[in-house]
Formats: sequence, C-alpha cells, structure tokens
Amino acid sequence: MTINYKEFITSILMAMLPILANAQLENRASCGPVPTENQLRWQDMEMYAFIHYSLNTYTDQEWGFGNEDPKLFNPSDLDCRQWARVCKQAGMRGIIFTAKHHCGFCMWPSAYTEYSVKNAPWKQGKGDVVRELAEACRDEGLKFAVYLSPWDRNHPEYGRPAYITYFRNQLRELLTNYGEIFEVWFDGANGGDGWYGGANETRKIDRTTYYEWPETYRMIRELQPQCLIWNDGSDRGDLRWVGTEAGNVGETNWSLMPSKGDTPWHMLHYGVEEGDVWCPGETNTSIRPGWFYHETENEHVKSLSKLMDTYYKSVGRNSTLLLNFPIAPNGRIHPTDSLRGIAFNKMIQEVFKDNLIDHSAPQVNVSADNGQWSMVNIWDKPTAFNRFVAEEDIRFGQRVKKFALEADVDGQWVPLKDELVENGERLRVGEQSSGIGLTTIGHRRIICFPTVKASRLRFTILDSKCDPIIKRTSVYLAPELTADIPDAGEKRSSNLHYFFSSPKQMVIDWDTEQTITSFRYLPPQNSKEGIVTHYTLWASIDWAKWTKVASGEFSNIVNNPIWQTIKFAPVKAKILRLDADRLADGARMAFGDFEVVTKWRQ
Ligand code: FUL
Repeated sequence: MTINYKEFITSILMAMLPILANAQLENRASCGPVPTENQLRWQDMEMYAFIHYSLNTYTDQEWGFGNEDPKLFNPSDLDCRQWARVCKQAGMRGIIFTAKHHCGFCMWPSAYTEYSVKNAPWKQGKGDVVRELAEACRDEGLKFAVYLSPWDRNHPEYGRPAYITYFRNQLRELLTNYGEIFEVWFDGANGGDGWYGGANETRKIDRTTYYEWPETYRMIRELQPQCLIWNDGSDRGDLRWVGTEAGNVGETNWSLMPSKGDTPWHMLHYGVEEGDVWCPGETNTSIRPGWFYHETENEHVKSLSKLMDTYYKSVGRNSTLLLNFPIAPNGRIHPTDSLRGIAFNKMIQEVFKDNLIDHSAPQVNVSADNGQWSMVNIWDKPTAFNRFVAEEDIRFGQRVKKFALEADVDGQWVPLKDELVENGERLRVGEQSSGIGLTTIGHRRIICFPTVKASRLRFTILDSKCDPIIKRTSVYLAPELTADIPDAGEKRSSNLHYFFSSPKQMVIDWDTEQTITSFRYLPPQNSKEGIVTHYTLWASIDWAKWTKVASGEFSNIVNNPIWQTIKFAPVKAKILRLDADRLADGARMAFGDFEVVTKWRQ
C-alpha cells in the first residue's frame, strides 16, 4: 500500500501532545473492524488473575468426575481478602473465579442444585465463596468475573435441553447477585463421561448447537451490558482463546476473526488478518503446571524469567494475560505463588521505569525510493537498551502488518530481531518466518533483543493496511535475568527397560523386584497424536498374574500437556503395564517422557 506519511508523522508527533492528538484523531476513518468500548476497556486491563478452587483442591485432581463429596469442602482458613491482596500486589487488575468447574460443584449456594457450598461443612453450609471474593475484589479496587463451566459432570440432565435452562438460571444468579461482572468464561472442555446424577456414562453433545449461545448472550447483554464474553465454542464471543495454555500468543497477532465458522488452531493463535469482527486474544496460563493446587507442584511454581517471558509473549503481543493462582487446601494462595507473583509485578515496574526515548531527539524520515517512512531517535551518546515498545491507537483498527527495527552501532545500521520468536513460528498458514521484519503491533507490541549500545534507533513501517496510527513508542533497558529452571525440570532418572507390546500397551520391566509408589507420564509436547487420556496400570511379578494398580483419566492433558502423576499404595512389581484405554488422537500411544517412582527413592 502507499503510506500517507504526513498522517504518520502527525500521529507520532501528536503522541507527544496527547490532547491535540485526541481531538484530531476522532475525525479519522476507521480501517476494518474496530473494538467496542467494552473491548477497549478490557484491553487496558492488561493483566488479571484466574483463581481455580473447587472440590478438586481436596481430591488432588484437575477435573472432578462429578461425584466428589461436598463434605470435602471444609477449608480451615479460607481468606478471599488474602487472594485479592496478593493479586493486586501481583499487578492484576481483576479476578476471574471458577464459580463452577466441570465437576458441577457450585462455590455459591445456588438455588438450583444441592451440589454446592450449602451442603459443605465450611461455615455450616452458610458460606458463599463467590460473594466473599466479589466483596474482597471491590474493597481492593479489582474487577470481578466468573468462570461457569458449561460441561457439568454432576448434573443428571447434562446433554439434554433441561440442562440449558439450569445453566442459564445459574448464570442469571451470578449476573444479578454479585455486582458488576467484567467477563464470563465458558470453557469448551468436554471429555464426554461423567457421573450425571448417577448415570455414570458418556454423553456427547454437539457444541455448535447444544448450548444455544445466542440466547444466552442476549441474556448476558441485558443483565450486564459491560460484561465481555469469552467462549471457545462456535459462537463468537467478545474475546478468543489463543489455542494454548502455555502462556503465549503468536508473534503475529491480529485482533480479528471471521464472524462465522470453525476456528482452527492457527486462527486462535495468530488471529486472522482479513477477519470481519474484532475478537482479540486473551492468553491464559497458570503460575504452576496445573490449574488446581497440587502439593507435588510446590517446587514448580514458574520462575521470574518464565513469568517475564510469558508477559512479553502475551501483553507484549497485543493480548492480555490471564494468570492463574490456585488456592491451597487451607483456603489461601500458597506463599511461594504469592511471592513469585509480587516479584513478577516488581520486575515489570523495574523494566518499564525509564523510557529512554524521553532522552532522545525524534526525527521522521521518508525514503525517496519507496515512500517508506521511519522514525529515528537520536541520543547524544551511545545508549544501552534491549526493549522496544510500539502501540497503535486501536480505536481506529489494527493497521500495521510489518515493521523493522534497526540500531546504529558504531556507525552501522544493525537489524534488531525479536529474540522471543519461537523457531519456525508461522506468520500465516503455511508461511515461514523469514526472520526479517517484525509483524503486527496492535494495542502493544514489545520487542526483546540482546542489549545494544547505539546512538540511533530506526523504526520503519514496512507494510500497513491503512495509514498507521502509532500512539506511542518507547525504549528500555531491562535488567538481565538469570537462566530459568527448565520447564521439564521434574524429570528424575530411572533405571528400567521398556517396550510396546501393542500400539496401546507399554510394558516396563526390571531385573529385580521393586516397590513402586507412583507412575508419571509426560505426553508428547507438540502433537495430540498418541496422547493417552484414559489409562489402566497393571503390575506383575511373574508375567502371568496381573494386579490392577490404578485406572482413570489424565484430565485436561491435551490443552495442558504437563507431567501426570498416578499415585497408589506401594505395590511390589517386576513388571508394570500401562494400557492406553483412550487416546486423544491417532491409533498408537506416545509419550514425551515417563518415570516410575520406587520406594527407596522417596
Ligand atoms: C481448561 C479446563 O479444562 C481446565 O480445567 C482449566 O479450567 C482451564 C482454564 O481451561 O480447558
């Protein structure tokens, strides 16, 4: 496209005079879809917390089956104010709470079911976690939101029309009794099987039609007009999932989606340049491997450098960060998680405290050859920096497709590359990143690169849908962080022999008898193919007689492919056999890693 450089120059210069800028910008034409007021407000929140807490906290599970006993819910020290204080100090602007997870247990005393806190010993059944948290958030100046799982493994009518009425009744309770709700989260997970009032069976639904979302959306808009709808189902909400729970959105990230049709992974992860609706990505991840609290993960709370990496790959890529803090069985956020969260916020403040652009002189250039314009910042003396931030005024749409960044080091223009771009990450379907040029800006784009000492920095827009409107640019010198604890740091070595006796059966054997206390499985990390979702584990000492040690489900293993631990009473065995009862995809089981924990190592 031809770029109207006068417009660009005015935008950049006006960024220094925001009042004048606003007056003139209001008159500009938009460029494709633009955000609603609700979406604009939401995008400015940048970071907010998820809180996962339910019966799973007491059963050490990620997904409850729906038959867990409400009597298990009896925290000694439940303190929603502690949650809100921690989240606030961690820089979170709001909290989304699992009012109901897939197990169906309601954390508020819903009038429509007995499966709730009203039948728990906590506060003699008079408690309401949703209320306590909503109030704590208000007192701390945080926004409040709810996660209401559409899949309900407890409800007898799940899968039939009556459940939809139940679901809407519950949603109405949450939207009318707890003040302003900034977002509703409708998770799309559905493993099929569940307790379902004792039927104990698998129920399949058509997620494109079963929930009748348009009607539910109408109700939400009426009851809470400022509320954003997050939905990874077929009916487009206001916000989209980014296709992974690992904590990153694509380096190219359009806030646009097609208004209709399926949303394959690449659309969720990168957005769709030609999309006809504004549907920005929200990046959700947990501060620990799992969403719910597990004592075994106390040593695996994400490190500061991992959290900063997540920040750059979410907020720094035109997304927001929804960071989960699980609640421990005592009813509080664990001290390791809270300290790490607070350190995370301190580090963000530290990185962005001194905008070096304020100490430079800006100069706008237009190339006589191709009309490409660029902005050069000049310092009196070589200055060290390693972060560049650009922001578009998204009220007028997302415009910039491609840009370049160069630093003048000792009189030579050196291109600066985004050091956080994953290998082989695609710009569009089928297109390989050339490594030259950087893609999309949106609300905020942060480019991280190794520290350079330069006297000039050149920011060039290489391609844009319409005249770019850059609201702000900034430059920082972030402190170096020490290397991270590796993500797969959970592996311990083991001395064993294994083979596959069939495509869905893995056998592990030892020379001598072992006392085994748990089995750990890491699914393949880059593909759904071969991931075991349901298993049975057998033990034997003579290859003839087999004892069933455990069977069950690795819940949420596809979206969050982390280590899974099967714990059991110590069993003596010379051979273990893992049967893959169900696979996520494909016909042959696979693993990223596995280990067996034997008694002497405990
Ligand atoms: C997933 C759910 O299945 C997990 O349990 C968790 O709630 C996560 C945020 O979304 O898909």
